[in-house]
Amino acid sequence: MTKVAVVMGSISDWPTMQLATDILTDLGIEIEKHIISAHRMPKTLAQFAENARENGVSVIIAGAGGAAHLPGMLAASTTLPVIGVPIQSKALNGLDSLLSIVQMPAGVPVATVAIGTAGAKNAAYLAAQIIGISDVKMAEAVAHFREAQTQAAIDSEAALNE
Ligand code: RP5
Repeated sequence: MTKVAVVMGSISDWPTMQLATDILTDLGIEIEKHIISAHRMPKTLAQFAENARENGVSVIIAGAGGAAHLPGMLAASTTLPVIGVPIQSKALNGLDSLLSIVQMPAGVPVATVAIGTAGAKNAAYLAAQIIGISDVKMAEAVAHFREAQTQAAIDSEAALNE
């Protein structure tokens, strides 16, 4: 069974990253959760990333804020896909996190999503879509979610005009 690892730089990132784990769980994806600070736990970071594939992880979602080096440093130590979630920081509203995560040098990609809650949710859906490349059931689960989302939008217009 394939797994998604959800990694965050601090417990303070959890309220945002929980939105990703909730969606992954709803989609039936096995997850593992870690707090690994790029700056406070650099050795743990390298160890985790180097062993992730043989530990059954297929996608890594990494959320960090401020000087958000966690996703990039994970990507530097593995060829698994890494999705970076810029946490909405207090000082600069997450623009610092976004730029720290998205501006990777060529050759070490991080798939960077939006700042904050939308980003955390999209990280989970993107991970599911990556898994869905080789897992028909997961592709169907994502398609089902999309249909429900479309229907909810249609229903919201109907409610507006009631
Ligand atoms: C980053 O620094 C974390 O990802 C977090 O978003 C930010 C602040 O961390 P704390 O000081 O709240 O632990 O490493």
